[in-house]
Amino acid sequence: MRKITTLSEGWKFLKADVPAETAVNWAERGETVSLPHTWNAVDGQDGGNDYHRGTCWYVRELTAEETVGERLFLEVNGAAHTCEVWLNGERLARHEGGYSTFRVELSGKLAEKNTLAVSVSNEDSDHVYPQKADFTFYGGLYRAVNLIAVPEEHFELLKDGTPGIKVTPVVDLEKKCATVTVETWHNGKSVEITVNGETRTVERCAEFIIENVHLWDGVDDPYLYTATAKLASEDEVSTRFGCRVFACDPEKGFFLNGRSYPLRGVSRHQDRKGKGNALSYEDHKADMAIIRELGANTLRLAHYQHAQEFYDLCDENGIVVWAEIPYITMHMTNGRENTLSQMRELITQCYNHPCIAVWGLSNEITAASAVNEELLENHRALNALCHRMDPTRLTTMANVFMLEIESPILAIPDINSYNLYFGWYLGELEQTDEFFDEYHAKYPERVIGFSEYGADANPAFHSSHPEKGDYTEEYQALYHEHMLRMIEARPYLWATHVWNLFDFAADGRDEGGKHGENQKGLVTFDRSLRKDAFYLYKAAWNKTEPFVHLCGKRYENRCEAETEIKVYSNQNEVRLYVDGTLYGTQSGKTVFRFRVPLLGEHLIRAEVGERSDSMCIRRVSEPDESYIFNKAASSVTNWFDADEIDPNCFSINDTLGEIRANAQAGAMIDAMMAKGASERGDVANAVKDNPALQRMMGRMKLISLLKQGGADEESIKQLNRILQGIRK
Ligand code: GCB
Repeated sequence: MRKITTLSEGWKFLKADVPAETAVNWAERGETVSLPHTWNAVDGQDGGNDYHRGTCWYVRELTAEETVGERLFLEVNGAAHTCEVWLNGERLARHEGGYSTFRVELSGKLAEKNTLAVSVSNEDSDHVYPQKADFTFYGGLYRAVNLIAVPEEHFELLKDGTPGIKVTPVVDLEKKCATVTVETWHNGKSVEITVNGETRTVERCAEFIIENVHLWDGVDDPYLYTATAKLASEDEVSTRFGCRVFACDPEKGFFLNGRSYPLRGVSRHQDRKGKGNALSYEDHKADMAIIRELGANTLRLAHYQHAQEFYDLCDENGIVVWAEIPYITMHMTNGRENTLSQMRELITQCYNHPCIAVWGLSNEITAASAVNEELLENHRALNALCHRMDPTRLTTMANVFMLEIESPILAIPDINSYNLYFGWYLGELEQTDEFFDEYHAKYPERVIGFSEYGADANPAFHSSHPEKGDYTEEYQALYHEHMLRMIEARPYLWATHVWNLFDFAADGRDEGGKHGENQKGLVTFDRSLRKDAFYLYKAAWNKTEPFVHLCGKRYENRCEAETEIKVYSNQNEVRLYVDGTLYGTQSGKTVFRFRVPLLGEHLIRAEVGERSDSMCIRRVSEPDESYIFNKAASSVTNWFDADEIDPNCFSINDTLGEIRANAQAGAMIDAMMAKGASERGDVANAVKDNPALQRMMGRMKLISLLKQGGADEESIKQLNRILQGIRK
């Protein structure tokens, strides 16, 4: 029998980088905290990049009752990002990596009175990932800390935080049976292993055949088996597992248990407004309920190892998972070993979860690092490690848009993926379509997916002419409508993941009317509000019951004489009522658009079958200023939308590529850019040395490039006047 005691209460917290002895002496003066805990719950979410990054201490006395047991281990499930464990003045362990479990043996070191002092640091480091990324690096003991008391004869606890039991089910779909190999690690002579009612006594490893196997079949039927292992000492471990077959085809995309099963879903970060990353099981469950409501069948658990409870929820809910380590943005010469140890821990600790389909090697690693031999070697080493530890799963990477599709790094993982933000950070929406078409045509034998895409939206901001960069709920919805169509037309994409299901803390950000948040979520950071784009995906993915959603509920005050009413539904016919009278009926799929005259205040109701959704909107004479984020930019927007532009001549609405193709217009633009380049050397050189970026810029409208470069309205107008003087 093992005894697990969760140490939630009774901790003293010291926000001070002091020696261990001082921490213990000062402990009484510290703040009393309970775990899970992060010291950045407030300052990591308020913007300005000034959240506390340093070393802090957690000190606690262990009671006599807590330390009972032949062998005693401390289990730390999440200490971000490095951690040292001290017992009675002696340093017992150091762990580097903020997202995985590690254990330390305390037995042999125990005394009459036992003081545990744990230091945790989220300081900068030259070798522990992550160091550069778009999310807050919360510090703290933010997951459970447990004492595990086991008999002398027990299952292994130390090596890479192993659960001591590893289950590999191999399914024969034709014979409807599974061969299940169960391996265990322990210091006993033999072990009793039970699977599906059959018990075998073996030294370490046993094989079982399950006939008429009940498959783990995604969201529809995520059936789980349990494997249990027991030693003579009664120490026992168990794990659930699932029998399923994952496969990827470059032309047909993802397959689950032999049938086409396009992975369509979202990414998730592990934090929440007001709490940081110190989440409770209830928080995890609430997130999963939202994922099920959305109808997603896959999750990318970015950008690091998530809580075991969350992978458990994915197992139980049939969600196919992409799991990854925080090897992100920037390669560090000294960080090679850390990437390997974080991957070793991820695979050791998560191997048994049937939900996990792929191991992600890195994310946008070439964003701030060159593709050189050192980077390639690190990826090859990671890839080989994954295959050695787990021959049953595929490896992948999330690549940044500017990585050349010819890059040798793309040949390393089993399958590929790109993060693309055309239509948000740069370029036009359609460039996404072109990108995948080109990639797929050039590498028809490679499996390609869409690992990130999204647009920020603050649900306070609205527009009837939504456009890139305006942070409106309407632009986000339009952006995703395009992406949804793009994805539906490309069944070869093995997985697609919206970035992100939830707004999350990125303390370095201060934009879109909020501090410290990345607002690409379909749902707000506090989970209280689902943005319109959430319902677009719900309409496309959730087939469980008829559903209808009216967009623009928060966009109450509108200026125009005729307004667009947009409805999302998973049904094929929508009826629209204005002020109680049937206004129109429309057949279609997912998105339904109506033009409705605005006279005064109107009650709008959309109906499908028995379901309905309503809202109130009104006509106002002046634009409601509270809906506009960037007032300066929006005046430029309105101006360049104007129809006074002669389409027979060049204008800022043409792409850079089109303009360059004309000798006169091209020379003019090149001269202008050369001038800009001498003023902003770094950026210009980055563009010059990156043909992929050049190609992408070629496809961007000049106006987008100018706005992104921060050009003022007057210079944009002047340039447009010159271009309008050149005939096409
Ligand atoms: C990315 C990163 C992700 C960011 C996202 C963004 O490509 O992988 O961590 O949060 O872009 O919103 O910029």
